[in-house]
Amino acid sequence: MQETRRRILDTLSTGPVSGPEVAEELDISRAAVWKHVESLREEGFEIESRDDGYVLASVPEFGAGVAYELDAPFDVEYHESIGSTNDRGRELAVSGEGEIAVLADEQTGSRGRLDREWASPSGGIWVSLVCRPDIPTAHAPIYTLAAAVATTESLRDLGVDAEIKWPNDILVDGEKLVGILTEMEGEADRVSWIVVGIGINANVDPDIVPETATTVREQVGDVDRAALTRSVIERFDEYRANPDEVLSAWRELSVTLGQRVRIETPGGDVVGDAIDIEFPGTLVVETADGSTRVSAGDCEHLRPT
Ligand code: BT5
Repeated sequence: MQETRRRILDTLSTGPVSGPEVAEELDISRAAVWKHVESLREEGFEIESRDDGYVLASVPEFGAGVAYELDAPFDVEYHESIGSTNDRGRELAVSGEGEIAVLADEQTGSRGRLDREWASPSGGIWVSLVCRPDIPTAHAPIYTLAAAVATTESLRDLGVDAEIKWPNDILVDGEKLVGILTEMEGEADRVSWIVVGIGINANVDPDIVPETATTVREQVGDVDRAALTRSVIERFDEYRANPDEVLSAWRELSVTLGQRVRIETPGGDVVGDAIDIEFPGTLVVETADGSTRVSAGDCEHLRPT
């Protein structure tokens, strides 16, 4: 959020405070104060005009409410409805925008991996983080892991028994609550951008997502989406700079480690016990022929033999 707007909101939250007082405090014109107040109202901030001045009465439940008080270096672009936040994120990345979180209440053309459909009804948290890291292309998977860890920890804080299934799902009792789609572009040795798309079935009825899915509403009831989104983005921002911490947190939160798995890879199925995760996101599987390292593929948890 633009610094002046944030400061205006901070000032109004201690209100009532008059327009001229705000203007003086921020060293801007009265007309500028009025313009900012009008556009903040359009974004959903409830700002009352009383005889003794302005008061911030409420912050939007989602949307612009996420940017206010976000403690991470991402701008926020909010859409009530959009095709896909990842598509919009890619567009912004290609056009040279800096780091930005594209957020939507509803998506009408959202995607999973391999162009699978992803249901995104109103009430969810559909967010794509446009990142511009200075890392080699081969390290990009750590961003997916960082997003999974950040999201799982934020959900656990709300009492949701979330666990990570390699490589990119968050489950509760085997039902999918969150999906992550990471896309990127770069030269062989340098990433030019990464878009990490996170889809959380938040305040959504379970009967409007696939049968294999669950929602936060079903697990613990409705939550403050703006606070949850901020928590995910802030934790992601901290984790992405600390790959070792990502891996140790991932080991703690994973339901895949210790399981017998079948992973479909382009080179054929890998079946064995998932025993560890290695940088940047490689699963170590103990098969009948020894240890194998798998960097991508669809993973199925099998019953122990
Ligand atoms: C994923 O794909 O899990 C990645 C999903 C990423 C969605 C986010 S939302 C924000 C951003 N914008 C986008 O356009 N995408 C990202 P995959 O592992 O391929 O799983 C897809 C499968 O999950 C589908 O084939 C369904 O079986 C199932 N599925 C679809 N919608 C679901 C939902 N809302 N909740 C749980 N499972 C779902």
